[in-house]
Amino acid sequence: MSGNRTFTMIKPDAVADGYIGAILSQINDRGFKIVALKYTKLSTEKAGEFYAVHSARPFYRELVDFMSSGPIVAAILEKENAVEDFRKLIGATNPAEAAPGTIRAKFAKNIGENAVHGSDSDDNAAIESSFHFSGTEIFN
Ligand code: IDP
Ligand code: MG
Repeated sequence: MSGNRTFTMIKPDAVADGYIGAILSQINDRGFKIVALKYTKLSTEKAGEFYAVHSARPFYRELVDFMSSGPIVAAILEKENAVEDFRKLIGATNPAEAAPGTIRAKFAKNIGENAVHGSDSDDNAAIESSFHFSGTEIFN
């Protein structure tokens, strides 16, 4: 089952811009089932922990500050080939390079404030999902 799930966040920029509904709608239309959903806000500590893998990168502090700057929507999505298909749906990290029609092409501001997160592997999807959700918060 793990290969059929991915984890996403609608980031503070897209929430502030009023795109929660439009992004969830695009996710639904592409055939992903929402099995967990939460409107929440990350503390700087929690954001730092979530992105610890990037702690050596020059943009780490900027990323942590941004991801804790306002509310986010966290979700677990289910679909065959979820991780890869969702990365296709969101597009490249830099919206200037994201394919037309992708979520980042439509809603992202720049390479940092890029509207959504998507897990990059099945293992990370599982780790990131349990970072945000307990077993009783997941429904399928
Ligand atoms: P991804 O979100 O497409 O998987 P990653 O390389 O894993 O991209 O980077 C994680 C997040 O860090 C990005 O989504 C973006 O918010 C931020 N980020 C990545 N590269 C840069 C950069 O060069 N400047 C500022 N922020 C960046
Ligand atoms: Mg990544």
